[in-house]
Amino acid sequence: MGEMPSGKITLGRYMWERIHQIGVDTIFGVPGDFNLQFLDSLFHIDGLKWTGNQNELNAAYAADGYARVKGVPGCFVTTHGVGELSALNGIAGSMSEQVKIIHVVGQTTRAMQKNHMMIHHSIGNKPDHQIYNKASAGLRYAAAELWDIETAPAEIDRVIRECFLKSGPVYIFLPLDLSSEQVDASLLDKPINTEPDVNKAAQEKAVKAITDALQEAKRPTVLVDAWTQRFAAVQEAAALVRKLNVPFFSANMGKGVVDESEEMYVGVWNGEVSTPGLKEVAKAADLVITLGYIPCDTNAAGFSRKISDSTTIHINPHDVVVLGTTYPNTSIKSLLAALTSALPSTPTHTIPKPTLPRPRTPLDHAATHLTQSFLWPAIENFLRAGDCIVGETGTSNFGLCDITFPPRTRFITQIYYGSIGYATAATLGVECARLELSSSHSSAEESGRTVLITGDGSMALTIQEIGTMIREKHKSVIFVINNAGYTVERLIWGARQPYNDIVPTSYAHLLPLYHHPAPESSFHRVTTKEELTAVLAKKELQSPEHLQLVELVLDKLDTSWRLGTQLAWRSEEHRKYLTDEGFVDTYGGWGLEGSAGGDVKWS
Ligand SMILES: Cc1ncc(C[n+]2csc(CCOP(=O)(O)OP(=O)(O)O)c2C)c(N)n1
Ligand SMILES: [Mg+2]
Repeated sequence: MGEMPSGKITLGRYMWERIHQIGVDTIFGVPGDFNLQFLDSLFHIDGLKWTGNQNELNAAYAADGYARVKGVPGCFVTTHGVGELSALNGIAGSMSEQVKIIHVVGQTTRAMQKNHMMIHHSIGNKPDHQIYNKASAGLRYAAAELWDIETAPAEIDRVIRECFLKSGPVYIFLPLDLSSEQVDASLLDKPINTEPDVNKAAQEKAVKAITDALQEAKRPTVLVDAWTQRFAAVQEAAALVRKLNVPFFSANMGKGVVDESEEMYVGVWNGEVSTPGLKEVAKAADLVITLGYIPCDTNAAGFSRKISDSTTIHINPHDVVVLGTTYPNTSIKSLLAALTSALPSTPTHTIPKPTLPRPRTPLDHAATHLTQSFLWPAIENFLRAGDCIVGETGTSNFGLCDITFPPRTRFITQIYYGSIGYATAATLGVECARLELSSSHSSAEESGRTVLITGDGSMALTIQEIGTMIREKHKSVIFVINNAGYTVERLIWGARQPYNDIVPTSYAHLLPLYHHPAPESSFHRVTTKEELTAVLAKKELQSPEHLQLVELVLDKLDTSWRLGTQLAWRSEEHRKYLTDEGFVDTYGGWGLEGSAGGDVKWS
C-alpha cells in the first residue's frame, strides 16, 4: 500500500483507498461519462490497477473470478443505465453463488437527477434516473446510494463490511458531481472491520450439540461444499477433517476446497451419480456433517443425494442444524475452529479409508479419435499443484468433476447459477488474482497456472475477453471443446435440432485477431487421442510464455459419463431417449444400477 494521503481528499479517492485497503489490487470495468472523473483518482493509488474489459457482463464475471481466488471482493465499475444493466446477469451469478462483489456505478449528477433531465441513457420525457438502481435491488445485499457528502464515507464503509459478512454483491451508486467533493483523509486511518461478530454463547451451544452427536455416532463422515470457501473457512475445514480422521467427501461445487490429496479424502459424493462403490461408502455413514452445503439439482445429482435430517449436521455460513435442531447466529469460520479445538486430540473413530473398485474401462477405449472418456483422465494428468481450474457449464464441468485434483488446486465454476460464458470472462479475473497472490511464491511451478476448460457454445458469449487476457500478457491455458454446439442441451432435448447448433468458428484466427505475440506456436488443434497426448506434453503448455489456446474437436453426441448418467437418472424414458438418439454411453446402461428415476417430481 502506498503513502496514506493527508488533509482533504475527494470522495472518489476515498472510495478507492478503502477498496484498496481491504486487499483489492485490480479494478475491472468499462468507462462511461458518469464515471470518468473518479476513475482518474484510482491511478493515484500505489498498487491499485485498472484492467478494462470488453463489456460490462465480462467485467462482472472477471470480478467474480478474481474474488473467488483472492478471497477479497472483486470490484468493477460501470456507467449509469447502459453499463450497470449489462452487468446484471453477472451480479445475479455472484448473488446466487455467494461471491463478494463491489459494483461501483457512476451516476448522473444530483442536479440532473433532481431536475429529471433527459440525459442520454435515460427513459422518457421526465426520467427517473434511479430506475436502474431499483432494477438491481433484489440482486445485492446492500447499496450505498450516495447523495450527501457528510454521510457518504460511512455509507461506503458500511457496504464494504456487508460485502464480507454476507459474501455477495454490494453496490456503490456514486453521482458524478459528488465524487469530486472533499472528505477528511484521516477517515482512512481506522480500517474497516470486515470480521463477523461472533456470538460466543451461540457458538458454544452449537459446538456442544455437534460433539455430543459425534460421540454417539459410529460411522460419521464429512461432506465439504463451496460455502466453506466463500465464507473463508477453508483452513478451518481442512483442520477439522484432519482431526476427525474419518473418510470424507466433497460435493461437485466443493471440489478442491479441502485438498483432494488429504489422506482420508474419498471422492465426489454426488448421489446416484457417483463412481461405483463410492455412494455405498457414503450411505453407510450414520452421521453426515456437511460444511457449507448447497443442495441444488446440479450439485446434488438431480436431488438424488438423500441425506435425512435425523442423521445430519449442517454447518452453514450463519447457523448450524444438528439432527433437525437449529442453532442460529453462528459463523462458519469461527465455529469450525472452535469445533476442531473441542475435539479430542486422539480421534474417537477409527474408520479405515475404504478401498474403491478400480476405475471402469470405457467402451470406446479403442477409438483413435478424441473422446470425452479419454480427455478427462488426460486433463487430470496435465494439471499440477497450485493450478486454478476454471470450468464451464456444459460437458466440461461434469468431466472436471470426474477427475482428482492435485494439491492446492482452486476450482472456479458456476455449478449453481450456470450462466454460460461465465468461465471465459472469469478466467481473466482468476489469473489477475493468481498473479497477485503468487508474487509471494518463489517459483512459477509453485504458483501454478490458470487453466480454462470451456465449450464452444459457452465461449461464444464472452470470447472477446480473450483479447483482454492477451493485452494483459496473461499466460493462461485455454481448452475449448469444439463439438459443434450445445451438447448438454442436446442431451436434454432436441439432439439434432438446429437450435442446438452454433456458428462454426475458426479458432485459429482468434489469437491473431487480438495481436497475440506468437499465435502459431500458441494455437493447437486436436482431433485424435495421440495429438492430445503430444500437445499436453509441449513446453508451451507445461510452462507457457504466452496465452495458449487448444481446440479439442469432439463428437457432438459424446459426453462425460457423469452428465449422461445425471440425465439418464431422471427417468427410464430419458435413458431411452439418450440411447435412441445415439449419444455415447461410456460404460453401458448409462452407468446406472437398476432402473432410473427417483422420487423427485420434475413436473
Ligand atoms: C446465459 C445462458 N444462456 C443459456 C443457457 C442454457 N445453456 C446451458 S448449457 C448450454 C450449452 C453449452 O454449450 P457448450 O458450451 O458448447 O457446452 P457443451 O455441452 O457442448 O460441452 C446452454 C445454451 C445458460 N445456461 N446460460
Ligand atoms: Mg459445445
